[in-house]
Amino acid sequence: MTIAEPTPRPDVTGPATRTALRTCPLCEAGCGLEITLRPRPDGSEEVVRIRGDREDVFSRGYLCPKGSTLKQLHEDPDRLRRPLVKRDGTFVEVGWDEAFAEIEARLMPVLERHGREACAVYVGNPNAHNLAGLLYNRAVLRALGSPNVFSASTVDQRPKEVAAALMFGGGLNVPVPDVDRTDFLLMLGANPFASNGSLATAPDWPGRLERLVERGGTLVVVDPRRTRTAAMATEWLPIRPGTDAYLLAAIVSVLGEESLVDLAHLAGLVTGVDEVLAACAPFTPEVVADVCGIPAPDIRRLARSLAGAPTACVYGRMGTTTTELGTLASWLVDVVNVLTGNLDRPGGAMFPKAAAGSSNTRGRPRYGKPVRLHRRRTRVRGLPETMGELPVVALAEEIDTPGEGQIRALITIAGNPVLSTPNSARLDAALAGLECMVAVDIYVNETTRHADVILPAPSALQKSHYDLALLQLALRNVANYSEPVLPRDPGQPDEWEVLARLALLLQGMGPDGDPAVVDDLLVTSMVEHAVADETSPIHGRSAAEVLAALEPRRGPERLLDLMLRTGPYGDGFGRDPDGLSLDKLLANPHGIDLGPLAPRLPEVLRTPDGMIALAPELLLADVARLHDGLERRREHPFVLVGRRDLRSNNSWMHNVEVLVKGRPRCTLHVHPDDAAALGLVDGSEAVVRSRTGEVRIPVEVTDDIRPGVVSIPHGWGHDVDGVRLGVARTRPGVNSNVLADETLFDPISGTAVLNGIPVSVEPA
Ligand SMILES: Nc1nc2c(c(=O)[nH]1)N[C@H]1C(S)=C(S)[C@@H](COP(=O)(O)OP(=O)(O)OC[C@H]3O[C@@H](n4cnc5c(=O)[nH]c(N)nc54)[C@H](O)[C@@H]3O)O[C@H]1N2
Ligand SMILES: Nc1nc2c(c(=O)[nH]1)N[C@H]1C(S)=C(S)[C@@H](COP(=O)(O)OP(=O)(O)OC[C@H]3O[C@@H](n4cnc5c(=O)[nH]c(N)nc54)[C@H](O)[C@@H]3O)O[C@H]1N2
Ligand code: SF4
Ligand SMILES: [Mo]
Repeated sequence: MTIAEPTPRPDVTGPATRTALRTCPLCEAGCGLEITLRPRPDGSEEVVRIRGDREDVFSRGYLCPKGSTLKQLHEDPDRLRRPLVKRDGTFVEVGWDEAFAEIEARLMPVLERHGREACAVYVGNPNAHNLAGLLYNRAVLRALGSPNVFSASTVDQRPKEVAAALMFGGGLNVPVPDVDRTDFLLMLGANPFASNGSLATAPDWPGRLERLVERGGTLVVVDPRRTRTAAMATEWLPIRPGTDAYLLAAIVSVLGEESLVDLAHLAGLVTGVDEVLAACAPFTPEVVADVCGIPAPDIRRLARSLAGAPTACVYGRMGTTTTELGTLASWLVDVVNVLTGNLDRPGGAMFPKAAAGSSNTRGRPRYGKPVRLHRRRTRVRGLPETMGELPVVALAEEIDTPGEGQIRALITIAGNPVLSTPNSARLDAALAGLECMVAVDIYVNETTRHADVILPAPSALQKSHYDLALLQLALRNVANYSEPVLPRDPGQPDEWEVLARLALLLQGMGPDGDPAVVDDLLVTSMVEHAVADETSPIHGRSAAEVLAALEPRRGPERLLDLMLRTGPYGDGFGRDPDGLSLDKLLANPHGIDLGPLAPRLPEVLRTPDGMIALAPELLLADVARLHDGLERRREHPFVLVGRRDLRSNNSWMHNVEVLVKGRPRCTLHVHPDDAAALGLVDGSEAVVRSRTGEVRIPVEVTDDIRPGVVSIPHGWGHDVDGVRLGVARTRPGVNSNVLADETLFDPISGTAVLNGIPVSVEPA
């Protein structure tokens, strides 16, 4: 392994430096980076500076403290450069052929003995920011042929996808808040000052919100914590965790009761208006005020302001999705957007039109097949499938419960479920009992320490980039492609090649498969599909001619070029010579601006009747749980919520010294009244317990949190044996997901409760 040299003083003015441009892959904001490189005596190059690309068409120079750490991540001596194989309990570095041979020898016998379902896959968050994962993971999943597919989506946004699929006909048919043009933004359970936005891609969320308030607009933030976002907002409503669905239902009830419903341009495009109004009518502000902890007059005023504003939009994120009522809340967000006539108009909630990869620009406009959910259930608890995946709250029990269909092997691709998913201690123990585990990852961390084989991916600077997924959710239509900034280490395959070779192995083709086989199959099937599709711009063309036109590219670049050229702005392989292609993106390294969001109804829909379904049966039926909740209110002395920090990124960036130095960030936030009652003082230690476990954690007393609510950030707890994270180990923090309870989840989406976990707190 190479050891990072101490960084010399940057001398970026010398003639030998070079500048490269790259989109930051670390969060959903997608900032453009300007990277200065300088040659080393050995002919290689080193990064001397990373700053915001002022000419980037979307980010205009903005970046956050994480963006510039692509250099530290690249140079991190703990980042894996060569595959690791576990022998007699310890990892040894091996060559790539040997690593794949070990997987063949250890994993395939498990599949032969117990069948394909004996191997599960867990797909983690960085895949959403990664061309290789987005394009080649499905080859791995298809080759494995196991129903046991899990991902970070069921500790995240799955409720929103389910709601969008039922209402608009696509899991990513998610309307985004038109922050730059709105007069009134109601934001629930999101903190873009720390997260930089989610399911709503835009660099510089803080600046956008500041400009909203400066131009006289209104920002109302609903959050049990006074986050930085809440602090700069026009109004902060400190809600009781887990109750957003009640608040939104009450807003709907006021719209109905006070005749404030105005579908405007949406009239004739919506079914189910009366059903939704009837379903929400009982949840008046007066009925829900106590449940939500928000006074009824405030809720009424909020509903009236939303209805009365020239333009308005409602936006909900993690605080709304990761609760027992996650799908109901996600649904009601867009119900309010529709009932106030704010869906699909500037300043409201709008549908982006991405340049590539979006299912709402393919196939027959407006119409689509019915969404099928809950097609199968997990073995042990019968938890429902959504979007082809099973809830990750079921992963541990599916591994540790003996019987027919038990999971005995696991493949993780860019995921750290031991720190990210509920009842971590149980999952950690379950992973230790697996017969075989394979990880595609860049670190030996809390999860991958259990692997038999780890296959490393190149660093972000060594990979190309295009935000195929996140640009489908962008607040402005843009497209930008980045070439790799640095070459790969000798012998290191690209990440897509690792995944393709793994797919061939799982297919039964042996450990030495040629990734090109998978790549050729993938592109050929995509081209054949397109030329046969009446709605494709290349319908009726010869597949061979199209494939020839994609030469000589290979890998993600060939697939991306195909998607761009057959996409809504594409050149259609000659049909529109000014249209988009990968060549065109390469010629515009600061990105191409495709304009502000524009109305897209009804063509954006993919519903069976071509209408917005405001009252999907599944969700209407689930309103029964809202009634139950009113009758059987559970009062807990304390509930735990999460929090994000600008200098952290889920579980995997705590090995970057510049980000973790300074005051500890993994602390327990407690309100002063609660602290006094509990006998806790600032800087003391508390023990926090839940049904599943306990942690000891330093206390931070702050009135930026609702009484009765405590907060711990997730992604910490790096002091376990076998982890190779030299910096993170020195500031380990505690794993908050030891406290998250796998029996608490949203039954519609299978998504975990990460916010509003019942806990007890006492001095250590
Ligand atoms: N309590 C609580 N829990 C939460 C949340 C919360 O708010 N509260 N948030 C949830 C959310 S929103 C999410 S998305 C999940 C995230 O859950 P995960 O996806 O399971 O966790 P990450 O921390 O993103 O881990 C990413 C893994 O990918 C590896 N990695 C990084 N870059 C690459 C790469 O380029 N290639 C490969 N192959 N590997 C790479 C890292 O080393 C790490 O092992 O956590 C969830 N868990
Ligand atoms: N710096 C940084 N940026 C990130 C990440 C990171 O870890 N660090 N992670 C990335 C990922 S994977 C994601 S998914 C996004 C998430 O992006 P966001 O959803 O914006 O992130 P959070 O900070 O988790 O915001 C959730 C907020 O909900 C509040 N909350 C808790 N319970 C409730 C409730 O019941 N109701 C309401 N209304 N609010 C509640 C919390 O106090 C918190 O402020 O961020 C992304 N960006
Ligand atoms: S906000 Fe920070 S981490 Fe996110 S894309 Fe921009 S620079 Fe990267
Ligand atoms: Mo996430």
